[in-house]
Amino acid sequence: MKTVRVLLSVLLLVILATASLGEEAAMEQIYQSDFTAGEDGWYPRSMGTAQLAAAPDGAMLITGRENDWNSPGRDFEMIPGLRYSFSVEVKQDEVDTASFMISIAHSAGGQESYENLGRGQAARGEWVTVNGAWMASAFDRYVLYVETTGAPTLSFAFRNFTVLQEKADFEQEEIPSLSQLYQDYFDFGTAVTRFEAQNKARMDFYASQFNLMTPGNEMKPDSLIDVRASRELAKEDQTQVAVKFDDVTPLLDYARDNGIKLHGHVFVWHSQTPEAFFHENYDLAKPLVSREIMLSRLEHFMAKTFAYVEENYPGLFVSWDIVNEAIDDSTGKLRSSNWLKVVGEDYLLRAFELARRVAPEGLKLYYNDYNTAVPKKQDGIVKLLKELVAEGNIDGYGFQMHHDIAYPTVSSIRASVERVALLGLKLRVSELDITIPNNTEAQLAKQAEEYGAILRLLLPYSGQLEAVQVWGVSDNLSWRASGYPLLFDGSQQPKPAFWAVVDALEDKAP
Ligand code: 9MR
Repeated sequence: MKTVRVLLSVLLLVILATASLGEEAAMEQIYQSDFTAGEDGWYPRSMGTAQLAAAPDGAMLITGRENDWNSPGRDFEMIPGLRYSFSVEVKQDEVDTASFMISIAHSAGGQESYENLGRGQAARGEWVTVNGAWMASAFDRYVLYVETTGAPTLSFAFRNFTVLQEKADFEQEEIPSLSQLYQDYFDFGTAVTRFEAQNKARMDFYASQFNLMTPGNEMKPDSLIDVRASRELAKEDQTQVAVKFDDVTPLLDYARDNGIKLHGHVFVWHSQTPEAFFHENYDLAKPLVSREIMLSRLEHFMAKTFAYVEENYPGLFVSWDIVNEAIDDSTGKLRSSNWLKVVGEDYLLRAFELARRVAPEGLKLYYNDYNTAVPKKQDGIVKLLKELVAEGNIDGYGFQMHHDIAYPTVSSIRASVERVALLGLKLRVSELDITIPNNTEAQLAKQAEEYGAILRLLLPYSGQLEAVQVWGVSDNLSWRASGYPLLFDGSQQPKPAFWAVVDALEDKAP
């Protein structure tokens, strides 16, 4: 029994060591504070009476603070589009427990803005490590600082402020390009965020593999709708909406300049949509608008967005998710949402009708959802698609395919594709990723097998299937990073899953 326990704890240690090695492989230390010869570039941020002084244990002490942000800070050079992680040890002797944050003050064109990157609690008299992470955006100046929350006058010591930077090695060994390999079958694409889009080397690597991109967040209503400006417009006309494109511009520029196609995502969704969009005067204190006003707002929202992209990026967009995730997982009926509440049961039919009216010629209009392989949900999706097909304004269905290695089974995925394909719509796989419990060789091999099986089951549909898109490129930047779900690891190296996608074409090769 004891031997088993010892073995188990050895195993656990090995697993933990492997996990942290994986992380280190993708990051390199670019800075660690060293106070042996002075402040090492650190200074008390903002005007006031705060002072820094050398302290025991290799630390620096800040005293005389007047505000939480009146804190030790230091300027750093950062590269837009690279991921960073930070840690610092803090210690305070004044209160039972205090909250600390690692924050960043960044400025562009003289305008300073702030983000909190990590938090921790420090009990009296104990050294505690606070960790944080950030993907750098483009700014003229970056100041990292260690601040408190709700303890503006607390004196505290800090040491070993450490900055790790993602290894920016985007130079690949000669590997095949997925979009080139699959060019006779369908487009091969990925989701990209605005942070990634700010790093040209990273984008060039993506473009070497993928010929189609979806903005991961930057064309969701939260990003596109300018609530403040909409409020102004609504004073004259309740049906108006103001749109803005700042978040997505770097991505669209890159795509236009490098021959990448775009898939838009998304206009009508229960999530990531400003609540104010549904209220009179765009004011949360006012009642919900009428069905008529809501539909007019939606029409203006889509028309303005299409007009903007057609004017500035003509022909760039090939398809768009008009509605996303409308079906409830457990009941297969329409999920409750503001759209259902304000417009009513036919809101998808109306959304597609309006989209067709204002969309550029040839743009494919999609409904997109997840868990298509789950029976109840599948029934709901198929019923809905039939109604949409009957009205003739929908072009296609997007299978998200956010999967786990344990679920769903390949045969149920195949059955779901078979069933939806019978409706005669265009198809796409819009958000493919497959999580695994750890990144051991055995799990990576299982994941590869699953990726291969999915591509093989999709290939016979290539006449109907417009694209396969993964939801991100490398594991470390995935929204599900802890499950290692993608084709490249945190060091941008191809995983067994990548080679399985390559090999899936083997039987098909001429
Ligand atoms: O990848 C997106 C992630 O960065 C956001 O935090 C998340 C918030 O809902 O949305 C992710 O994208 C979703 C997509 O828009 C729709 N299908 C599910 C995706 C993952 O949640």
